[in-house]
Amino acid sequence: MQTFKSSFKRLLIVSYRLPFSIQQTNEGPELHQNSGGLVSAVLSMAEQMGPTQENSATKIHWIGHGDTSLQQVDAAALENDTFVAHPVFMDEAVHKGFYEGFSNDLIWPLFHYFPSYASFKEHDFESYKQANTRFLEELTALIEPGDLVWIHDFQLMLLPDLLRQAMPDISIGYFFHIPFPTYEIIKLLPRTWRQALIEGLLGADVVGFHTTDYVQHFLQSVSEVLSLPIINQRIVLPNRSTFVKDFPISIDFNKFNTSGQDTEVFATQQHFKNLLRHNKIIFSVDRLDYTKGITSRLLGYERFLLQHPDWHDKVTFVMTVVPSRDKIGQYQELKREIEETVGRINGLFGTIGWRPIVYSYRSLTFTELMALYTACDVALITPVRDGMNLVCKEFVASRHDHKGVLILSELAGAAQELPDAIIINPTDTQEVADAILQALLMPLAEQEQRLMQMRTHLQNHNVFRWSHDFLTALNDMINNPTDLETDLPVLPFIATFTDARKRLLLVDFDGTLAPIVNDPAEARPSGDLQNILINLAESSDVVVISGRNRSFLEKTFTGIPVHLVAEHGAFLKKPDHPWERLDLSTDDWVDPVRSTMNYFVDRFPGSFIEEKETAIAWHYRMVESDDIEGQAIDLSTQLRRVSSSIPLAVIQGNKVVEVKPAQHSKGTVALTLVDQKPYDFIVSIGDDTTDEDMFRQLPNWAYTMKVGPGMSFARYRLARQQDVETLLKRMSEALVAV
Ligand code: GDG
Repeated sequence: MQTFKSSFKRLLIVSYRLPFSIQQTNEGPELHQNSGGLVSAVLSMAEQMGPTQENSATKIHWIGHGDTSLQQVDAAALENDTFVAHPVFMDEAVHKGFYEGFSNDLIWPLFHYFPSYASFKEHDFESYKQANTRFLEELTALIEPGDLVWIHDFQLMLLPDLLRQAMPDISIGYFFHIPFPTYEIIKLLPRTWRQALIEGLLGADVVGFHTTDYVQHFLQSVSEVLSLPIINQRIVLPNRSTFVKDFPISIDFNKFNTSGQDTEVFATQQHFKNLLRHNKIIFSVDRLDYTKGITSRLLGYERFLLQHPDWHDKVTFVMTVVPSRDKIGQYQELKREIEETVGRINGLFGTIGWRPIVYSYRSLTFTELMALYTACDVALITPVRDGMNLVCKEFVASRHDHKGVLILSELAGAAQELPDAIIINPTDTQEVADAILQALLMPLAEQEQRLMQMRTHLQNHNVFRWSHDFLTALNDMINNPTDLETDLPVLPFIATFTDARKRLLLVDFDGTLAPIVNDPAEARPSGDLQNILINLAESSDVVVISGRNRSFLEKTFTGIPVHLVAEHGAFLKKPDHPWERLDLSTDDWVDPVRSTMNYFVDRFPGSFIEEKETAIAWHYRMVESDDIEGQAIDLSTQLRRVSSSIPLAVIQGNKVVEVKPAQHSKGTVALTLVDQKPYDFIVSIGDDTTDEDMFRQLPNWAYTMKVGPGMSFARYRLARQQDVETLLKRMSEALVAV
């Protein structure tokens, strides 16, 4: 694995759980780190960050919830050669609402697609906010400039933004370990909660998920909830952006590969095989959880036994369920259901000498786990939803003998990486039963071939690569800030622009050349931008193409030699020429449209009508009503029903509903202009729905650019109004340099 010099000084990890235990030794209590994958990954990450003079002696700080037992422990015992543990203590009631309530009773079931198990309690959300704030307090007391903070999982979704607000310049990474569900699920959360959770995550520089599906789901929620522009998986905020990517977590492949060959593991494995009378072994191990599909798995095995009596007495299913959250009613109910089903199946098929299922409700030692991974013939992993699932990866890595078959649910994140497993849907009982038969009968050569593929993948995509990729993305994000947020290939674009002989620039006004402001009369391009337009107009035809009326545009662009198009193409003024009227339609539609709009003006104080020469518009930017967008849709529908002798266009723009004759549009005027000269370069930029007419009608080689979020016919996107200015500036500078 490559290493690189990162720009960070110290590594601060934040997760709900602290991966440490305090062990009593002759010298007193000592801090011991657990041997989980995350700890190994973090250690390797710390190695990748150094060695530098400064940080070779620097320890990794880990911030996590501290239970009451840690309150008595001396600070010196919370530190070893590598780590310093920082327990976060909080009021017991706050902890209950935060952890058992909001995290485990709401986010966990909801994000695993169990909405009926989700409990929406306002005081739990309050506790969640308070607990995240407690973590923030611990962090801010600790952080130094140059530190990197890596936050983990669904218990701490508010923390990245809390930290960003407190320390704007700090580098923050965030990794989400469970699935991020589709927006239809997110929509079940109260509006303010979903907004707080998503804004919370956007405080990070990089947000990581296990799969591309989760990334897409998250981006969709960001669009729906916050309407922010997204450029190449970067969510663009006013002053910075957040990069979102899939980083599939993995395991320490070598550890499982070599432990599989350990002598103690081998002895335990032989012992288990003898106890099971050398039957074929099917194995599973999971925490007690309704997401793990334990009951569906049992039903599949039952169907298999029912349909294949020839396998009775020749196969044993060793099913270990690890105790978890069993004080909660739902989990107790699940345990009862599992134990009933196991009892029923064993009762139905078992004999004096054969138990079809060897069930245990306890955790295994690492040696026992390894012995079962290497002893079994089939690993049966059937979650109904799992962020990733590491058990299946550990099984594959343990099989240095290239024997054994993995049956894996398509609903585990890991299924996307392991297509050589037998992939099943756990709710399809027959498919599970068939897969068990297929696995038991699979020829050794096929087992070997499938395992080889999966092992090669995991060898190359281990947990160290995961942390390395995450750190690289974070490093890139922080070291390469950009002042131009666009998916346009800027350098080739500029080269085409400067090489061209006849250039046409069609640029919208509000939200494109000028920022959107509350009072439309106050909208202006910045002083810099006015000079840029003057420069560009020397060698290009620059057209400001707007819905504004003639007098506003003429006043705003006095002294700037650009073409002006007013009222969406109704009027055109070339530099040093009088206005031409392009719209020749009748106006018998104005009175009925005005009276329909007047009714909305009366109902929504702050809204007003703007009458232009060829159009009439209802503006509602200043209206304070949660449902105003729905009302605007209502008005549009009513306006479409107004009878008129000519076809009308009803346009829903940015906080405005406008009616105008359909005969002219920004598209028709753009085409008229395009036909007047042999242009070999055309760029069209706009943020509003009316600009779509331009984007749609221009030749397909033209550069069309949508400003801001939302669907568009444009080929490219500029994230913010300020990016228009930056791009035009670069174009103007490039012309000077030619
Ligand atoms: C969350 C997400 C995602 C289990 N039983 C024993 C034991 N284990 C170890 C396994 C494995 C780990 O626990 C379980 O990891 P999973 O990934 O399967 O599941 P979650 O705990 O739900 O983890 C999950 C993960 O985060 C990482 O991002 O994959 O989707 O839900 O390492 O080996 N270890 C021992 N005895 C046991 O009885 N020694």
